[in-house]
Amino acid sequence: MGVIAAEPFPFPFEARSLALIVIDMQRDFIERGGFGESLGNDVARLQRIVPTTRRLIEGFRAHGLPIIHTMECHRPDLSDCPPAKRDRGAPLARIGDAGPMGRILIAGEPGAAIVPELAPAPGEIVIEKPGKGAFYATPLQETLQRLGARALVFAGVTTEVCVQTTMREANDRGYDCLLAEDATESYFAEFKAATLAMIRAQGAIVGWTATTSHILEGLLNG
Ligand code: TIU
Repeated sequence: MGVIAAEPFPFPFEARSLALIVIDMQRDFIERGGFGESLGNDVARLQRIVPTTRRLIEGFRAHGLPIIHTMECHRPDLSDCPPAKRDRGAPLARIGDAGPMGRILIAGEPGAAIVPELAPAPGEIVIEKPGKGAFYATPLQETLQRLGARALVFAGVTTEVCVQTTMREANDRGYDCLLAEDATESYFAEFKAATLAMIRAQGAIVGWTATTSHILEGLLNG
């Protein structure tokens, strides 16, 4: 049994049942000209966590632990994109529109790809998801059961949208969830801070948070 120094108290785990889920580290959210910027956001904030997320991924690789990458994207015919999602608000460009990185948030387009620094290695699992949560309309639950995963470390973007939604889905499915606080980011500093606080409040009501360094130390001793 290993343990990771975490908030609000140490996170216990069995190495055999630990997996890393990296949420939506795609060019569409992190680079200019994609979905994130079309919504009016400053994407530079998200670029800062790429090196930390890479350290975390490399740590899991070094220990031979499973890594799952998710991608928020839609089919080219938009049949899996609810009109409510495409039509909401007044973005500069909508899902499926042509942009400098191809059609926005469409599977197979350059913008939907994971940033090259964090590209999945052969054998790592990639889950395409049409929603904010990674369990909705995907094979994630079956995948985790096949892997024997019981405890999940989360990284990725954005903290309060796709990461938090997926952590809550995972929590309700019985997984112990730990968020890598310096390998996740939001377009809004205050939303990230609030999300970290609400996850670990009330005795880890949704899960734990820890730094990447503490997670990697915990893996070494697990
Ligand atoms: N807009 C925003 O903050 N996030 C998303 O739309 N998707 C993810 O968080 N991946």
